[in-house]
Amino acid sequence: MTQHQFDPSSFTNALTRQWQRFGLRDAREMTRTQWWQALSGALAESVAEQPAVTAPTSAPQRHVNYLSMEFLIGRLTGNNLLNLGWYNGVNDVLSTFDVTLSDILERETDPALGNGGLGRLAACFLDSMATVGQPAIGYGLNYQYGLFRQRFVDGAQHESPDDWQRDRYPWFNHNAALNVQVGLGGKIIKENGESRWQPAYQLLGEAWDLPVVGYQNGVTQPLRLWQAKHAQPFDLSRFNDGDFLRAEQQGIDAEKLTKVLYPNDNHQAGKKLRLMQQYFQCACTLVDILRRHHQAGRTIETLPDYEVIQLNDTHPTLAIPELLRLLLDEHQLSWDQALKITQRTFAYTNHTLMPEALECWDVRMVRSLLPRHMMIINTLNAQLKQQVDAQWPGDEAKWAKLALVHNNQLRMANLCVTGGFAVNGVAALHSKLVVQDLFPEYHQLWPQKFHNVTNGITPRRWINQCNPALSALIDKTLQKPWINDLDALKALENYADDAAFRAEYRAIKQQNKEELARWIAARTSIHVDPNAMFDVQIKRLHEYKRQHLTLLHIIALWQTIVSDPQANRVPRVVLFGAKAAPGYYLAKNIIYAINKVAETVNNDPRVGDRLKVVFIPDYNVSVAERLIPAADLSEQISTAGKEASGTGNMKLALNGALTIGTLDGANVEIAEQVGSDNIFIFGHTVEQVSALKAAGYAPQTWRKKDKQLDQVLKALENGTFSNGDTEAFESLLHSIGPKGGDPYLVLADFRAYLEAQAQAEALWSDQDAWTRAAILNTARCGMFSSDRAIRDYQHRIWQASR
Ligand code: GL9
Repeated sequence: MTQHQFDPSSFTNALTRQWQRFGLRDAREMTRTQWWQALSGALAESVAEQPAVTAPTSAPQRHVNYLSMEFLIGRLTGNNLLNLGWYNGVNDVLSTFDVTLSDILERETDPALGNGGLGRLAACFLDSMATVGQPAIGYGLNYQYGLFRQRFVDGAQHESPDDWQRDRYPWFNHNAALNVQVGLGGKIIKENGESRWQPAYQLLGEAWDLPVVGYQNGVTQPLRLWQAKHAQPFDLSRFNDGDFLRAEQQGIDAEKLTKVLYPNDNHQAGKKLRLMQQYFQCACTLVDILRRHHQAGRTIETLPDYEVIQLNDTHPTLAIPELLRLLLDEHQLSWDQALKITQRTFAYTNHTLMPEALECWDVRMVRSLLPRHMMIINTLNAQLKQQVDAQWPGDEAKWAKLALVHNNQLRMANLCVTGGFAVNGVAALHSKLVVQDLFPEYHQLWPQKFHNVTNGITPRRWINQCNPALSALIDKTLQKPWINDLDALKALENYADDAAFRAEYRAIKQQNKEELARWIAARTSIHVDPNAMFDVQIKRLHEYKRQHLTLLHIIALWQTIVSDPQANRVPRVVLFGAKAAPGYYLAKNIIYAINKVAETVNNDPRVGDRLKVVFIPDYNVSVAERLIPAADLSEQISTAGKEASGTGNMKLALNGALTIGTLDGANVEIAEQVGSDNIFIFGHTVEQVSALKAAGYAPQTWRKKDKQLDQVLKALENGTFSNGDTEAFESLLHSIGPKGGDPYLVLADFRAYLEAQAQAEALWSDQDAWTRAAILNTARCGMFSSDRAIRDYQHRIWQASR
């Protein structure tokens, strides 16, 4: 495969067509935003003109269909320029107009079509599949409103709609030839003893494609996002009947379907519109996959030889009964044939063990929308029951756990395990817990289905693009390709003891911190000292991630500084970025508490530059790209067993932040890679958490035996940070108090956390030692490239299980 060729004159022509479309007479009349529009439009055109090379699909390589309700792609223009290898060429063309490329790239909207780690993982995987030559299409939804925008009003989170203007997004390519019809509702009719579905109404699915560009290899593959429209623009017959209002109503409802992304993270709300979104995505996608398969002249029986469907969590589970329905009702296959094909086609990735996130749907709701699917699921359930009865005769308890349908609830995870050939967790520890705690009985039935694939991150965005100075240093030092061969970073280990290299490495971090400090000042009016330790916690706001444990540490630091003005503390800037789901009251209360404590600390003249706390509003992918290269300390402090993997932990370590973390998710593997001297591990392990809970955990006993902890909590209770309002943080205090029971063991890990923080400060005091450890983090994180993760999927799942 060869690189896309950059042709300055055809690019300039494409650019000209763009500004002419704005009705301007000269490129110089464009505003910055128009420049971004024109640049991206011209690039999209040039990419579309080049043949859409996907690596050929021939055995043994199956084509991957990556189904995900979320793709958190972030800004595309700069990323595509780097992957195309056109950055410098375009920069040169633009400079002839006296515009700076980096300025224009800052104008880009950041499409937030995902909530967090799960959606960002899908985006990293698309980048890696294009880069390693894995033929693939990503299938998702084209939401009109992405994840809400966040601002703080007197410290409290306020949300507003994220109108990201998909209708004017220049990277989209709408292909009307791919339109799909989707049915919903209705009833089942019997014809010659066969059941067929007669939907009550029809929707139209439009395909909106974004190009996914491989790293300098000439490959582009689509991310196909479906958008719902009414099937007929207007039902004229009804209009003539005078029933036009109802006719129009249907149209309006159809477009509601892909209006907004549900803002929940690790939590299911059970809303009917969400179920409709899920089905709509699956139905559109399956039509597209089968259409492609038939166009290649292949018979339906050979589907699993050429196609694999990877389900990103259970959100697209309905693709399983949908494929069964198509095979049974449209292709007239027998049940056994249809099931065999289906079970060789689907693979499922589990992303969480949190019970509240495991999707269950009310059977009546499913039946009212999808009567035929519910019937098929019941048939599958009956067949599964026979298998379970054969394995464990008369064991009702086993069936109660394994059933697809139980107490009028349809369990999507069980349907995925039963309907596919593979199940994987997303980090070694998590995959072990998937087998041990979530699916032990399924594992007994089908041990060969279970795998681990540790998550990864794309080095293109998460070092090459976000940290150009460090990337240039690595280029210069290694003098060989490393961006698509991240294990090559190992060779940097030799430089950890090289004083000149350390000085350069440290200077880059310092420069990144200074840049971030300027941006923080512009955005929040808070001035932070770039010489302080930048202590970073960026992730969704969730109890299990324990941002409130960090808060307790901040209060402890503040109390120490105030009580002993001479204390020679390591200056620290604590940076948060996090959105709370709008309906998650406790998470919002934690944000409020952090902001209130920040206000007190930042305005306390006794504190000065020794401690600053900044909660950066509206955290998103672009903000992450600024924070990660400037971080010194990476907070990964979830209760052990709760964070399936984490991926921010990998991005931060790769960019030379040292991790302070629990033995949870991929932290375990990061610790193995970087070595125990180069990470700060603390807290109860998974086994210790279970033991503590089994023995009847009582947070107040931990408070009683720790005076400092008691003082910290008192300050939150007595109104110190809230103008005397003793109820301001009630929700937070309730959760970690005796009544709430502190389900995530914040108090139990407090002491160990403070000790680990003290260790971090001790190392920080020796800047040479710290930098050495940072370099070793960069050098030893090669395995967290998503290229490696994709190759693992290929070997363990996609190619192995044909
Ligand atoms: C998550 C896990 O919580 C993370 O630990 C994991 O790294 C990612 C990717 O595998 O998946 N599961 C999950 O529901 N979310 C995750 O981030 N949340 C969302 O982003 C919706």
